[in-house]
Amino acid sequence: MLQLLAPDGTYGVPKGYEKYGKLIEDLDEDTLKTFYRDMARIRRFDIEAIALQRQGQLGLWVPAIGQEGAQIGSGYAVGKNDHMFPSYREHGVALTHGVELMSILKMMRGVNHGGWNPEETRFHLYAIVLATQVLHAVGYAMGVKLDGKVGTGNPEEDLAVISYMGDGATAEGDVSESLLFAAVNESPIVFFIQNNQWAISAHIDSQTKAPLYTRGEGFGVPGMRIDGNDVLACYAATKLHMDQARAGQGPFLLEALTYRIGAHTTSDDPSKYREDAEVEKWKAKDPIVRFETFLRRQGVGDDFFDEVTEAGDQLAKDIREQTFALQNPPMENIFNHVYSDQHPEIDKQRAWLEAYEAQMGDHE
Ligand SMILES: Cc1ncc(C[n+]2csc(CCOP(=O)(O)OP(=O)(O)O)c2C)c(N)n1
Repeated sequence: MLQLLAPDGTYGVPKGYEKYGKLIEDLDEDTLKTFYRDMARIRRFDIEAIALQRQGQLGLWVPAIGQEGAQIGSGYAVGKNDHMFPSYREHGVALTHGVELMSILKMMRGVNHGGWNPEETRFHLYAIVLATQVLHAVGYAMGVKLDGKVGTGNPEEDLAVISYMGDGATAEGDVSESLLFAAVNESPIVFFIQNNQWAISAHIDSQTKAPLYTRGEGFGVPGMRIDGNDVLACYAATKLHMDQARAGQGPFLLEALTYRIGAHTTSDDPSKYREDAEVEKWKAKDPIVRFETFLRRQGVGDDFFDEVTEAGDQLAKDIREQTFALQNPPMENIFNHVYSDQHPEIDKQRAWLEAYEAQMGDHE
């Protein structure tokens, strides 16, 4: 497993992994601080979103606490033309590519239809149906290759694709099909598995017999395991393999070993199926605490960490106020965007709902 930052915050490059270490040594202090700032920001956001759901402001929340290292590290390694196909828990990756955090909350409140413009952000819409995004990602990567936008050497032209998925999603046949199509077409894609060890109440041991990083081998997709709670390993491995995919070296699979500290969603009670001792063991490997120790050893002082805490409180206040102020969208939004052109069946349904609403009178 590639680990550059041990749980106690000690930095070291294991033998044979020098090319990954080199990518970290190229980073300046501001970039390292940005990694920390965004990990802390997304955690604060997450905690606030859970509270908002508990107050009835959101229909559902999907916490990603514990997975910030995997998400911020990999997100910042994605290049300026690359496309990302997330699952539903990748709030940290969204943050690294300019997705408005409020648009995620609006989706979880049910007042928008998916939230952001994937053309602008290159961060595609959340996929709730497991593994569908992996097929979409491979299809996109196949198209990129057909368009000749791989390996030209022109950084303005070339691009690669990253597809996120959980450990549970790998048990879907869709992922096997995706690996096969990516391999035979030599598609520019990185499969990024966040192995947080639980698929709701199903433990990883019930999803696979062989380690997930070996899953691609039989299809011709090489893979590697990285420490998913080490933001630097996640950055370096994603950067190197996205660069290689963009340069025409074909697909690669990364298994980021991490842990879901919180519930699967706010509808889940993990105490029903796992031991507290296991959660405590993983809390001790917290990606944010580990990176803070590293930065402090690099000479970053209290001022910076205080400023990040203050910014987090301000963010929480802002999203709280904005969420409380959200209005219900107009009823016809349910029907817009189902088809690009008007459709008789949709018109019929709209008319039916309008008539139904009219007979209910004002029920705001
Ligand atoms: C095709 C499909 N089957 C089942 C579900 C129900 N479901 C939602 S999340 C989930 C577990 C997914 O676990 P994993 O892929 O490990 O991702 P994680 O939620 O841990 O990030 C399941 C079974 C679904 N959304 N889609």
